[in-house]
Amino acid sequence: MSSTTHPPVTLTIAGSEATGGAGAQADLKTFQELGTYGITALTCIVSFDPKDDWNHRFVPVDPQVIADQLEAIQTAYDLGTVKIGMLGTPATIDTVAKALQSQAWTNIVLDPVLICKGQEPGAALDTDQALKAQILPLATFVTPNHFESMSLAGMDSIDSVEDLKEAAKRIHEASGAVVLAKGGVRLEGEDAVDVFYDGETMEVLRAPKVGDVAVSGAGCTLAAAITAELAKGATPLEAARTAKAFVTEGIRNRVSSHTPFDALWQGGAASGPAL
Ligand code: PXL
Repeated sequence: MSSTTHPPVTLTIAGSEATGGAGAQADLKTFQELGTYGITALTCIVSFDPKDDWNHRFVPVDPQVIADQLEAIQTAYDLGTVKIGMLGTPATIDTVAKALQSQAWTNIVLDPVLICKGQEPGAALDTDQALKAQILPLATFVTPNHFESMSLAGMDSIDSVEDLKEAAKRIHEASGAVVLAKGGVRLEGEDAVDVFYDGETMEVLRAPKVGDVAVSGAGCTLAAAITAELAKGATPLEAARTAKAFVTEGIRNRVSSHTPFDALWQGGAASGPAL
């Protein structure tokens, strides 16, 4: 006998990172691991170039093809929760903004991936501005890293937890979204510190740093884990706490390859290192 099941459905609108560490691949693995049914609309394909110091080669997906994917997805499922990762061009941002505005959402989690290596500086600036103008105001939850926090908060430097709190406050006031501003390994000290602010609660989340080198996929995985937890009904603060623990275990059990950086392993939290 068989019957249909109804796991929470989570969509990521994100790019492919071919080596599997970041982007849509990281999002889908995270969704699976945390018990949601993962769906992707691909916005771009990033292929690191081993002949050029592993820099990004970036190819956008045609906006009509992005619109087609979203049409199929939004017609197939009654969605309430979406994660936005790398968009990469103003044309992609227009297309994604239209799709987001075409229905009501409970959760729009934005990982505000700003300027990406391998893009034209001029094009990247346009993209940065379009993301702030068209996508950030729609977000219910935003997860800027150190650099993105400075950019979104209009601050020249973030050197302390107090600075990170100020950034979280400014970004919340500008967007209305719940903010998790990530210090990661960029702030000095023993702990990887993130600041949560929802307009009322300001909470500093800490976990001991696992090494002091950033690991590929940590930002994508954190936002994807928040997305999955919100879809399962967690509060924003619970989702942030669970996501941070999931990322810490994924970094502890990271995967090395011939790239100069290791990749987080989404299976780390459940299984520990592979035998
Ligand atoms: O980690 C940011 C990121 C997001 N999405 C894609 C990427 C990267 C970084 O490499 O390639 C597709």
